[in-house]
Amino acid sequence: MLIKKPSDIKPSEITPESVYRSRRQFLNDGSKLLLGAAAGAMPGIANAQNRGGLKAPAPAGVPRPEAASWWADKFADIKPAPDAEPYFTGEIITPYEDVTRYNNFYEFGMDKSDPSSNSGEYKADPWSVEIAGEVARPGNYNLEDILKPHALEERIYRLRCVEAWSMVIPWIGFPLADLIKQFEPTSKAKYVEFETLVDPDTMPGIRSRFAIVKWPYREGLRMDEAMNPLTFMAVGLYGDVLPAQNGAPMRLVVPWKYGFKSIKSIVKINFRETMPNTTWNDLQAQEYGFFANVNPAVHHPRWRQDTERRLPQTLFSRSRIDTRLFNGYADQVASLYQGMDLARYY
Ligand SMILES: Nc1nc2c(c(=O)[nH]1)N[C@H]1C(S)=C(S)[C@@H](COP(=O)(O)O)O[C@H]1N2
Ligand SMILES: [Mo]
Repeated sequence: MLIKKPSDIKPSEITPESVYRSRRQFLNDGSKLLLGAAAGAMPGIANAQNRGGLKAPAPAGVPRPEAASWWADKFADIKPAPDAEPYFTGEIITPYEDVTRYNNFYEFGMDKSDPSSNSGEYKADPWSVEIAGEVARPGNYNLEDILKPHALEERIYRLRCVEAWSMVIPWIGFPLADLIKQFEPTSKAKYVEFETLVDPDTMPGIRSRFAIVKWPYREGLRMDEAMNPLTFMAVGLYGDVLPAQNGAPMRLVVPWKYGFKSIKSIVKINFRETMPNTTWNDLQAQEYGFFANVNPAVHHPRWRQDTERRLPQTLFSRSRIDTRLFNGYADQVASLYQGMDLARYY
């Protein structure tokens, strides 16, 4: 999701997407189709792997992220995704390998493979989150206490990046609304702001002199967006804890907005009366708005947004599909933007 190339980035630092794709296709064709079928393409079939009968368990044989023992209890009983929209999509689920190896997480570097390659030192445990601002119960809470009251469920959502690629991901987590209610925001809380960890020791993208982001990465939602039942706090995917590269231990998932709203590895949640600044809007306001609703009629200044590449792409399937208004979740969220000019508030 490059902005106008800043003069301090050498061209050699940027891997053109097309080169990257062809390299991957060479490595991955074939095996991926099988993995896709085994892991997710049979949505109607309940899986008996004592993980709450998940629709999409992690495929056997892949290394799992490490987690503290209390996570095991949380993950022992997960409510599987229902069989109907919007918490499920009949589309083929993107294979685990692609979900965890093709990432945007600039704290670990700017190439799609950087987050999985460069996160070996990263530690998501112990973890605490600061709750601040217009809220009755501010403070520093450790993650275990934040998660305690919440039962985990699986949700299979489309993820549409502003760069015009997309995936279908089986998340594990709980509604953001439940977390918000837990801390009792005051009537002045009109927006929620989120911040990502800044740890130069374990996040090489932060140490890089080519970094373009002013850390910490920040995002925000209007309160009614945050309370919408689709808005999700994810702590896992494919039935297991989140890998570092996907935002361990806890990240936001807002499926009707471009992926950059779905901030990873959250350390602070701040309730505010005013609209917060957000990372990509600060970097390039004409290209990335606060709302960032997926919209095939509102193009990015440098590329169109009416189609997308559904990953994985292989020699056998190079699927380019139509992008849908609100990423296909219009029934659930269009009412939030009634009367708003979506071309102006992009
Ligand atoms: N902290 C942080 N969160 C982030 C990003 C990032 O660079 N840093 N990238 C965003 C973008 S552009 C996308 S598309 C999604 C990608 O999520 P995934 O790698 O789990 O698919 O994460 C979002 N969250
Ligand atoms: Mo993105």
